[in-house]
Amino acid sequence: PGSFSHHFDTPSYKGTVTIPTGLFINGSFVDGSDKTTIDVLNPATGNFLTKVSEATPQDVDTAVKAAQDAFATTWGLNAPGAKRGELLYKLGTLMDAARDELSALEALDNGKTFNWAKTVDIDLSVAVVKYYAGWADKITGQTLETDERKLVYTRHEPIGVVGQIIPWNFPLLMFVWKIAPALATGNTIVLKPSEFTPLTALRMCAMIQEAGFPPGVVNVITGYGNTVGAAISSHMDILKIAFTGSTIVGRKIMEAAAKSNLKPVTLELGGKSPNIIFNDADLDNAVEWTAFGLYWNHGAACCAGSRIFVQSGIYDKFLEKFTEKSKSIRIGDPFGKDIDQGPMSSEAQFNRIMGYIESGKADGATVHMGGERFGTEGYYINPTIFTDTTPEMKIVKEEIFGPVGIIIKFEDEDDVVRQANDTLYGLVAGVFSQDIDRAIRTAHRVQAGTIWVNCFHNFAPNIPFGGYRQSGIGREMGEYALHHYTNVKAVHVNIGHRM
Ligand code: TXE
Repeated sequence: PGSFSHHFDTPSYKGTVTIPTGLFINGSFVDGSDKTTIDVLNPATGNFLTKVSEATPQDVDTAVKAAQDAFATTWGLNAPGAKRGELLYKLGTLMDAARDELSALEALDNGKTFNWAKTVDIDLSVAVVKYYAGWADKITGQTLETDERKLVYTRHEPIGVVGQIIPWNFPLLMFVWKIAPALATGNTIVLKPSEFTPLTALRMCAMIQEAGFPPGVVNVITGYGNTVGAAISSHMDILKIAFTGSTIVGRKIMEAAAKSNLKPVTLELGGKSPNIIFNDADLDNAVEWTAFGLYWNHGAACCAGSRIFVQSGIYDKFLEKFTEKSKSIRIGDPFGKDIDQGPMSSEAQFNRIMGYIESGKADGATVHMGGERFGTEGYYINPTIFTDTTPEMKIVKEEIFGPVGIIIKFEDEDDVVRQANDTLYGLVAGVFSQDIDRAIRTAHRVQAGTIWVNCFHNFAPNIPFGGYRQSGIGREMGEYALHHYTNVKAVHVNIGHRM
């Protein structure tokens, strides 16, 4: 199998990064069984970057076998929590030392800016790995009271081989959100990164090797969703599956799990999240957070605050300031010094977002700002704001996943709560108000897994994240995520009761 070397000579980063491009199975890099490859493109230019190995369903079988062997010998119940924690912490330390390199690869592959990659994606990724390292020797059951002739206790045992499938919008962050809790609890892994953004995952495989994880504990196979992804979700020996991606594919995964071995499924899917700004909000603060809520990661965030509800008393002022803020966003090369927004991650995403913009125009919404691509090369799109929308428009109901916001005027609290909840999703919501009663009341009435009051996109390794309704099943991060990766066993010991 080959490797990919890229020399960066940019205002943000100078250096050369080299990564392996094979499948990472049983601790080594190997070609796919068909020896075919996937082209990885640079979203800033559309140009070819490298080829990575394309896995096949047969490679999934090989990876599962390696993961089963590791589970039975060097990992699972054979690796004490302290040992698992030590290796995870080592991995976190290696990542820490490679912050710039990881940020550069992420920006190159995904199109997010180097600076955002470094300050959000990489920072949080390192913190998540170290956080779960701390949990590894604290996975405990309970002793339960029954009567004096009986001892009953529970054990939280690792499940075994788990499958994990991740998307392209936060390639490294999603990688660690998935592997860290699974490893802390003693599972072995077969993970598929997105075919669009495999580079940081491959860099991580080299670090997993270097950290000293036994072969087969983590297996990473690059490949397409309808072949490798489908083989993982329907595999009879994969005993749990975790997925982040579109709601459509989430449904397919659940179906495949149900039709094969009923493996438990956790899903982190799309959103169309409301961001509610009341008359009594601190206006400047609300404008700043709302822009971050919408435009962060060029809008390709499942938790983007894309339905922006503004109360009538401050609507005009907010729109004016928010437009000004949106116009100040600097678009360009992700490695440029003062760039806020890079390109969309792929041509497919670019076309999809432009399609939504066209549908908004055709449906009669007003393009208040933007509404067209930026430049002529790469997949850049101007920040776009729609007003005068109606609830049945596609742009109001569906996830756009780009720098496109819908601004909706509302009158009162009951009305906005009803509109905010009028969605199939329920991932996050923002509430801006200086009135603590109103803010908390609204936070409790909006149906979503995360509510940000007077802020947006705040994350921490110990705080759970996940959706209500069609935004998903289960929670990532925090202690909550650990529960998805263990089986609870109750052991009844008779200490004196004679039949
Ligand atoms: O996602 P897919 P796409 C949303 C967002 C975006 C839309 C489409 O709205 O515009 O989805 O993006 C793998 N069995 N989100 O089409 O296909 C695929 O290879 C198993 C929100 O790129 O869901 C990749 O690894 N796996 C989201 C992963 O699924 C399959 C992040 C995600 O890609 C598969 C991404 C199959 N049949 C998109 N088909 C979020 N929650 O953040 C594909 N995959």
